[in-house]
Amino acid sequence: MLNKLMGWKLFNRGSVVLPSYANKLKEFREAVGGASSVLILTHDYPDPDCIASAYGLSELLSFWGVERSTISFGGFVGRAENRAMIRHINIPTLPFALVDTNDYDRIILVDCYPGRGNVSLPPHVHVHAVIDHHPNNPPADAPFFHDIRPGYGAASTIVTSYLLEAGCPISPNLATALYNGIKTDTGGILRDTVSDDIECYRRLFELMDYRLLSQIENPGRDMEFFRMIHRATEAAVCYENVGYTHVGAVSAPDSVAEMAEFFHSWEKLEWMICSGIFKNQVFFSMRSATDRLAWAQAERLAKRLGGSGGGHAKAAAGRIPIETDIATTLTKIESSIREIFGVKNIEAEPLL
Ligand SMILES: [Mn+2]
Repeated sequence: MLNKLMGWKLFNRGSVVLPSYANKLKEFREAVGGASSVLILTHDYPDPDCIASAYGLSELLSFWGVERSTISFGGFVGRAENRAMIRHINIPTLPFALVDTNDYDRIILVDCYPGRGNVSLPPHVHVHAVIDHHPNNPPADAPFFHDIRPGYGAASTIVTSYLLEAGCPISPNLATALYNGIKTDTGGILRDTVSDDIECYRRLFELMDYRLLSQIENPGRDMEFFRMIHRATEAAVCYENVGYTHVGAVSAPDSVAEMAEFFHSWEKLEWMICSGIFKNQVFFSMRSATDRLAWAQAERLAKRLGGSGGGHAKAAAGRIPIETDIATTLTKIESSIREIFGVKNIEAEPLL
């Protein structure tokens, strides 16, 4: 409660909790503000939070006189809502496969961290700035600017605070994007939220275009979406309060997060894990109702099977390579889930 009150009070004075946005913004501007071309890179298969954050940073850079900034990511956007967001707000992006990093004099990573399994940037490429809210610890001599706030619900909160601190105008389109970024990354301020998230959410609500948000949140859907729900429902089981489903091959890996979120509303569940296959890898996503260690569980599951994983307190994800064949990998995943979550001796109860 005290933290919450302090956060609000400090925010209203123009600089928020530690580290202060004023200092960080100054450092950030020193790191990237003098550039003529900047590459803003998000994690692969991006979500609204990283897209909105990248869009906000590109507006901030333009406000500071940077001539050209490009938003890019590996993979592509699959979820209908997220495609609608990019389309309706008209956020220009470039696939990372088409980017030559030598064309840019600064590189910013947002909502992700260099060297992690979900970033397409090759390890030898120098990064100039990292803005993130995942639990990553840069070394003391990290050769890049960083503002990493692991307790924060969204990278969009950090970017919104930068825009406010810098006095950069926030258009209705940008406000809608950032609001949607915070809303989706926190499940509507339900999980992984600090007072700054709520304060930015409130400030953006005053600035955004409600009709635009409604268009984003109610997109048309292709047949694959309904077929995926069908497959996920058929495959769903629970081990007491731990749910699991495998949706089979997906045309976009972000569908896996979408299904994890949807099936997590099965009322008896504490945990929900969903997996799907894309490009010869198993992508998985997990949600927790109360436990604060979803990221650690995701990392544990992925590492056991030669993959990588991470995330937040209540929402996390990862990838696992398919070794010999799909069936063997899936069997290993299911038995690992049962061991990790302590339900090894519980019989599976199918949803249907
Ligand atoms: Mn995020």
